[in-house]
Amino acid sequence: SLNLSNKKILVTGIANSRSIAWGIAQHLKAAGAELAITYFPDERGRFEKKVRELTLPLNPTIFLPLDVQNLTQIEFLFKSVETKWGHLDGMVHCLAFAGKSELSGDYSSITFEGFSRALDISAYSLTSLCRVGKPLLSNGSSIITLTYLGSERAVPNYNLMGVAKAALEASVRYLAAELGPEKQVRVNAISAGPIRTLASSAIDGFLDMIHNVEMKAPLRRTVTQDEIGGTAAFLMSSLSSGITGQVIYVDAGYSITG
Ligand code: 0WD
Repeated sequence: SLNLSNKKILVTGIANSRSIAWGIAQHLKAAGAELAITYFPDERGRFEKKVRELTLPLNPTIFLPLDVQNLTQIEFLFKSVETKWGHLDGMVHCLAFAGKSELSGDYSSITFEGFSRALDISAYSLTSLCRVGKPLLSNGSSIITLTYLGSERAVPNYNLMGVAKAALEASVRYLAAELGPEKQVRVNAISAGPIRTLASSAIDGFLDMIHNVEMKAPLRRTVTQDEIGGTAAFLMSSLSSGITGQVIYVDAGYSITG
């Protein structure tokens, strides 16, 4: 059965109660996992306070700032994991960023600066977490990230983030190939249908995406943070021990009909 007791899992990307990572963290805790939770350290400290209050009931063992563009913070995070736990059984990568102007209009208007920042935060960050965290990963540990269908289709306005998600999904395959042989470490992506969150509100015409799903998806509805959380818990558990390098769609079936 789905049992994560004694599993030590790192969860990134909780910004507020709408965050997909929040749905995931609740499921992991309910299955018995011990959590390390990170928040994005903005200048005004808004995230820290909000995320601390929100996650208090989950009683995280580790609560630290993480800007994935800051290597010192990544190294400090894994040093803390090593000190507290000595090892890690799972990582949840649930963050992304692109400028608002890069999520609307013409794709070709994107500058190199915008491109490299979005690819750094949204795609390269999975690789840097794996590079620094690799020595701590236990046998059979599981790594997941979040992606979207815009990686393989030209979804209106998703633009730069679609390119970043394509790089992220390719990274999942290369990381799975690298980390599997020695320690049975698995790496997978969940491709989620559109959900209203802080990040998704930056996408021009996001409500149209939602309505389109409600009209065309086999289940005629969108998915919830809770449904992504359930799949994440499955992928973190030994019930999914044969699955690696995959993109798993949790999208009410939209990818087959939309
Ligand atoms: O419809 C959706 N919401 C979908 C989201 C559909 C399919 C996939 N996804 C993906 C997103 O692309 C992302 O990878 O799910 C992941 C989580 O996104 P979310 O839950 O929709 O968004 P949100 O609650 O805003 O959390 C993302 C957080 C950031 O919040 P803001 O709103 O400030 O961007 O990512 C964090 C930040 O907390 N973040 C960072 N964390 C560390 N370092 C950084 C950074 N440099 N930048 C943003």
